[in-house]
Amino acid sequence: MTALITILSILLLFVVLLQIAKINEITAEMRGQEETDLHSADQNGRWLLIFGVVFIGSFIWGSLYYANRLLGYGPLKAASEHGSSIDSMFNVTLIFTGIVFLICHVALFWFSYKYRYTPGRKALFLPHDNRLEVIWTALPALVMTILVVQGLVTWNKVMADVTKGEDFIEIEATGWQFAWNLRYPGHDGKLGVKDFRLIKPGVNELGQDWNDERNHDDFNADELVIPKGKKIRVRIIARDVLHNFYLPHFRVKMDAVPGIPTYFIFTPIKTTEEFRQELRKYPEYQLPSDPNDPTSPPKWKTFEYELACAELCGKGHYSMRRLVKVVSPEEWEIWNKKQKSFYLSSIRNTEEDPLKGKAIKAEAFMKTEEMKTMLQKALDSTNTNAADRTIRLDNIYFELGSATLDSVSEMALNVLKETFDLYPKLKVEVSGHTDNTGSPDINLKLSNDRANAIKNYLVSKGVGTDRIAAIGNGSNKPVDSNETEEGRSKNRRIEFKILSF
Ligand SMILES: [Cu+2]
Repeated sequence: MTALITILSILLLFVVLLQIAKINEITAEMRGQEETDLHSADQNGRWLLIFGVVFIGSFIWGSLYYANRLLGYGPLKAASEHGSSIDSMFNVTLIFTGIVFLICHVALFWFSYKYRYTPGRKALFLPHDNRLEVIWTALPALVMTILVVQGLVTWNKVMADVTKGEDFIEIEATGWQFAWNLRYPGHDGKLGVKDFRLIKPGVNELGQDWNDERNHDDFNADELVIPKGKKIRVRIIARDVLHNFYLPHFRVKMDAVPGIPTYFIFTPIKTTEEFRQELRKYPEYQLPSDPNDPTSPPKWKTFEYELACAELCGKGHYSMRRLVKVVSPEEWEIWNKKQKSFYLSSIRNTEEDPLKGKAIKAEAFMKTEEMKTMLQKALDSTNTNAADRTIRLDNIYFELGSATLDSVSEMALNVLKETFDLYPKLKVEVSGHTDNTGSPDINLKLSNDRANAIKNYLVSKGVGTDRIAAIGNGSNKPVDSNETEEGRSKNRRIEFKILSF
């Protein structure tokens, strides 16, 4: 229906124009050609002048009216350290081009009016003028030089890579149709290596090499969470077509190219909450966030920074939007610690794990963090739960079938040593347990040797020998059935029991 009305209106307009042309023709015949030309030139001149005034006026009005919606103005000031230098570069370009735009358009419309057809007036014939040629070649060249030099200076400043020893957080963003994978380095602060030949859809999307221990604590996040005031280096790459890593509020924009890693470094200077408080001052952000629901929270309250793909990479392009959250460094540390390593939660000890059954640092680190919490609970004098006084030491590893400590165990042993220092009256019992496979005598001896290996290590670090009782229980004290592999693995254990503190 709307289409039909539109077509009919266009047709009608066409007919009206045709009629006006006819009327003009008829009046021309009546008045004589000369007078009509004069009249029409006069009309054209006046209308051009009116159009010019309206056009330039609405250009200025529009710029002012919409200024608060443009990046760099009003509430949308840059939220990163380098952002303001990019904004000022755009402003300098805008000033120069704005001046030229205004001069050209004022002259264009004024001259159309002033030099409209007047009988007997002749145009000045100017075939060539060296001085003019020099002026309009030199002036733009000078302006271009200023713009290009300023651009280069800004570019070199913004794109300077991190220097050795500098404190920064490196994050990797991999784009594909249609998602971003955001990889964080985990507690070691280092991203592990990748090999495209290791990519396995649904299992190893990035092709991370699990033999590289830097990969063991890397984790993926659905949102880009970054701390305020800390330098962020984003490694940017694509897996299929061109994408573009764009954080508009931070003035960060870089192509994600398949096969060629790019990067961008920026420092966020406003947390999400601080940015919201700035938006709050503007009336347009006081409006309800949902236009259909007047009771919904105001726009400033629901504001989020965002990551977008700024490349038209396919029809699902829009779905590459991700939220970006800037938090305080303390909040970020807590968040970072809480994230689960992809390798430990999805790959560890599966068929995909080349290190199946071997002691690895990232796992020992994770379990040691858990042990710290358990120790805190066990040494809490208000805690009356007796079961909490016994801790399973899954983070102490021995070489297969022997009582030789694996070097990875040091992390946990050092925490235990510090606990003995912190609680000078602490006395414990360390007991070794095995499953029921193999000879009971050998099991008893192995469990005893392992408990003693732990005791000897701690004694060698200065813990009094009378503070640790080491016992081997063999398979005498199972905690689960020895019929299943799961049960047996629960039975093979070292227990750390707090006797007094
Ligand atoms: Cu894309």
